[in-house]
Amino acid sequence: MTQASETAQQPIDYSQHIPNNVDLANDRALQRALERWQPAFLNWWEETGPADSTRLQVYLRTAISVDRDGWANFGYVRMPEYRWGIFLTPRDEVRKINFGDHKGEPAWQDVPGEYRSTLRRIIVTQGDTEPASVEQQRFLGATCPSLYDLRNLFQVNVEEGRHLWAMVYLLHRYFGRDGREEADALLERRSGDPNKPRILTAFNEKTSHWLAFYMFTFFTDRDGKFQLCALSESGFDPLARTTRFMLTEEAHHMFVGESGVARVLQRTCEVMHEKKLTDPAQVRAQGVIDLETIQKFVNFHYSVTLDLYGADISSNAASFYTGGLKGRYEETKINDDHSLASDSYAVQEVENGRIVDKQVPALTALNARLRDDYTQEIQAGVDRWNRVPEKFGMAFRIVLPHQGFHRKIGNFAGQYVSPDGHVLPQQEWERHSAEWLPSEEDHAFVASLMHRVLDPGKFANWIAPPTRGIKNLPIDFEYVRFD
Ligand code: BYC
Ligand code: FE
Ligand code: FE
Repeated sequence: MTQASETAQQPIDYSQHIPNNVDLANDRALQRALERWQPAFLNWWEETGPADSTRLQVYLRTAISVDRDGWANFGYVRMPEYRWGIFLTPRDEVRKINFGDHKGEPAWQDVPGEYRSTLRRIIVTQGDTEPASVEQQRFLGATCPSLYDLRNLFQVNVEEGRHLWAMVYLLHRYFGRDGREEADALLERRSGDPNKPRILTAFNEKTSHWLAFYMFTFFTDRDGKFQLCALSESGFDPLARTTRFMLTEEAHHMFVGESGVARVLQRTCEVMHEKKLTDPAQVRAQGVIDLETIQKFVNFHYSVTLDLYGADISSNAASFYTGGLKGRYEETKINDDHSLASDSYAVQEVENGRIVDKQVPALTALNARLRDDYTQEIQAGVDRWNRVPEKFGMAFRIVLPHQGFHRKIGNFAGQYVSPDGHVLPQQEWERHSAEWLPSEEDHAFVASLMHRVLDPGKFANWIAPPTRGIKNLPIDFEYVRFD
């Protein structure tokens, strides 16, 4: 691959078997290897991707350029024919490494030997989440609340599939034989399979209905955003460029989640207001999801997603940073020495049954810091949700649980913290857990509302229509065709 071919406005070549803007045609060995992986990917999609969707025509966007404006083309696509490809943002010839021990050196165009296995592992962990989420969402199409929502589900699914391609390209191009083996293994693990589970815990949970789907895309896709932002600072330039383009796709996933939950809130509040109801059982009897249950799902998805940031104190995170492999959120906008050698950072932990702040070396607290950055953005989204009950004059507000609530990883693992931040004896916590987390019965109730709605412009009773359609099309546009 020549340097010039990688620079500036390299167009996406759609005449190729694998659409790309990395001049794949001039690297025959790589092209052949990826063309061998491609049918395995399609088999995986068929086996674990959206169920019963092969014949549908879906109004999808496809990347046509990596430019900031107008990268997307919209049209009907049969999903197995979606043009999954390899798209990197243009290379900045003078880009430097911006943090850690290598700060000021030119960004790496190849993998430095000393970081090979660490980088491979980061890329594999990132890559593993993408197909996992598609597997988790496999059966949602059967209960879609509208054609609009069905289309959004499928858009998210094809793009998560493309995110897998993004990581597989790096593995094939830069990691030789073990990279190819890891790429194969990405198609072999399965979400929730006890014998070959996906790597990170949240990606083995079920997404069994649409409330869980909206929560997942709001909370967990946003972990995707923050992890991708940290990786887009990487000194390994191809990883930085790949993740930058992935981030442009991520925005829509988070929109689906935020607007989805807002529409559920809207519908519930409408019904409560109209019928003058406050009792959750009576609210449920109207066929909408009571606010208390929505809060429980917030508690679950937020806490499970916080675990995805890893341990608060992590020597892995410190070495990723000093090695120049993974930066902080918006690293280059932070005004400090970008080495963190003598800085400290406050993390919370439990001491003698109480939650206390503790100053620790900033370098070791990078997972906690990224998680705190994430929580700020999550809180802003929750504040936007709360405008819905406010608008109806209701006192109810969604509240994020304390960061120590229901944690399995980090300083709060093994502790029993209530949503309002009290450390409790295990038995007391367990006595209350059904008030805080969705129970089997809550799941069953939510699932009982889920019925497929396929008339254009019609919506299930438990969710309000969106404020506008996709790409300014009407809400009753036929976003998915069944012929
Ligand atoms: N589950 O030092 P620690 C997305 C392991 S989401 C299971 O704290 P580190 C998406 C850890 O591997 C973004 N195991 O870990 C969203 C380590 O193992 P070893 C995904 C866990 O490495 C929606 C040990 O515990 N991207 O894109 O600092 C839809 C010690 O932990 C977990 C990334 O995550 C867990 N939750 O941090 C679609 C970015 N947490 O060494 C897609 C890449 C930790 O003892 N990954 N462990 O064997 C990373 O940067 C890091 O691996 C992590 C973990 C931040 C995840
Ligand atoms: Fe993704
Ligand atoms: Fe996503």
